[in-house]
Amino acid sequence: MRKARILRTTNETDIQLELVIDGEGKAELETGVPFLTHMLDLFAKHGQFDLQVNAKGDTEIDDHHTTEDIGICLGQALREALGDKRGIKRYGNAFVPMDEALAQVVIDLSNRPHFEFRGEFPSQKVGTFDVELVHEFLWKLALEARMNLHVIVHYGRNTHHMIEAVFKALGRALDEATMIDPRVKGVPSTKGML
Ligand SMILES: [Mn+2]
Repeated sequence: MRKARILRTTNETDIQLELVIDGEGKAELETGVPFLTHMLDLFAKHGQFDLQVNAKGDTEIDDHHTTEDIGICLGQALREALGDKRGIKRYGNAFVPMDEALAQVVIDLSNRPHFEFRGEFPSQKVGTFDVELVHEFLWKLALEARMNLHVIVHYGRNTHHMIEAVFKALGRALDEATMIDPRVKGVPSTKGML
């Protein structure tokens, strides 16, 4: 079973995270950041991942450390759960609309961390959540998973919808990239390793 459990404790956050790649879309989330909980729930559901997160962070300051550190843990879990990446599709691409918003996520599980983001969110806050943390979360996820992650928000008017489309597309693109393709013999790279 492709899964990993990450424990991470710092002076800022205390996080336990478990990821099952070939899951059923079940999420059990206690992040302390309600909007992030909502997004991770969508991510797990649309990526067919099982995800458990128990995080206690210094949210009395703001949601920055907790959001960033959950991104780090999710990236580490993904990398660990994928192991040597034998038989995976490696690439994933998903467009997801959410009402008036359209997001696209393109992934290469390349072992070469890179993050590109194109898009403008009309609001700086969704509820109490700082919208700039979306970028922070995704960048740390890409870095720790050692993947190439391109996120494009093509358009939208409602920031909540736009971010939701991003997390759903992230789930679907990662589901595709991590999928085992029976035609792939060994590691899908002419280099022989990923
Ligand atoms: Mn929503």
